[in-house]
Amino acid sequence: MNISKFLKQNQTDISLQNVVLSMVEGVKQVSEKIKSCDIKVTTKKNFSGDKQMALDLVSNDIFIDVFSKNEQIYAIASEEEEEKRELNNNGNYIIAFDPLDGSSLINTNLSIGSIFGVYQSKNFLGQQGKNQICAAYAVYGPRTTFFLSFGKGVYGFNLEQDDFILFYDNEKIEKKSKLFSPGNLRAVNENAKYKKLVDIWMQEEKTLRYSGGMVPDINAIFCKNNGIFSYPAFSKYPNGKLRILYECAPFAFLVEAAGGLALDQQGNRILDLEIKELHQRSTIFVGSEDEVRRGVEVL
Ligand code: FBP
Repeated sequence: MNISKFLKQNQTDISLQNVVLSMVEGVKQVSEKIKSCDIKVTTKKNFSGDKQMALDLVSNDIFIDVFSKNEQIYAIASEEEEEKRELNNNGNYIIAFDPLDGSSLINTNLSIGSIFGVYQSKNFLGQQGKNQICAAYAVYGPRTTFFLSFGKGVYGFNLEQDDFILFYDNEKIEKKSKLFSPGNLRAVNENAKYKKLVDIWMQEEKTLRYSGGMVPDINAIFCKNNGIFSYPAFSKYPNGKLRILYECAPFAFLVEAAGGLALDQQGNRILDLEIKELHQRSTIFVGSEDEVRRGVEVL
């Protein structure tokens, strides 16, 4: 089944169907650009001081262009930009997105991705991730895939020629985990509890699956139906590195829709965290429920 047919069968709100089709159009264009685009670092830095790759900027422009053409989209907030942008006065939806997550992996040719969280609102500030009505992500790897949820169930599509075809049909994330994906492993030098947790995972002979990109690492959890991805605090990132609005909340929404769980290091549900600043960061433990609970307990 292709994505248009899937949306007709699974989403009664036609304007929300069109919002998803806009994302999909942007994903196709980014997927094409990756094959030929300049993979160098630009001389530009974003307002957080991160070096921007040419592909970060191209991907950002692609999504802004497709979202601007959709009258249903009132505003967007991009991880690459400091402020939100208002696009269409009459729109009912706002989209927070990371146009290209995993920039540091671009020149290594490892998988990278895009992440989206959609709210039916005019404001990002004051939101909680649980208010999202849809979240999605794309993986640009040997294949381009697109995973989507409206809150119940998660569905994955493969880009085949010019269309996205359903291949992951509402499978679940099991409570127990055989895989582990320990982000920010440097934190074991400062945090003996994180070291203890990683030691437990190794003693239990879990399988390490870590690429350095949140998108492919969490995607593996959906594709294998189990796993944990962690990104705890560290002196350089006292509140964690990953952004709530652009990274943590969309993945928390998707993972919980598949029966998993997402907590921060203090044990708060990521979907309950209030967005007070667009670029607010959080720690995250996400994936198989039992493993996430144990991770936070050990920390
Ligand atoms: P960017 O927003 O700069 O792309 O960083 C996000 C990210 O690449 C995540 O995908 C990944 O989990 C994390 O940073 C890895 O960061 P580090 O290697 O610094 O621990």
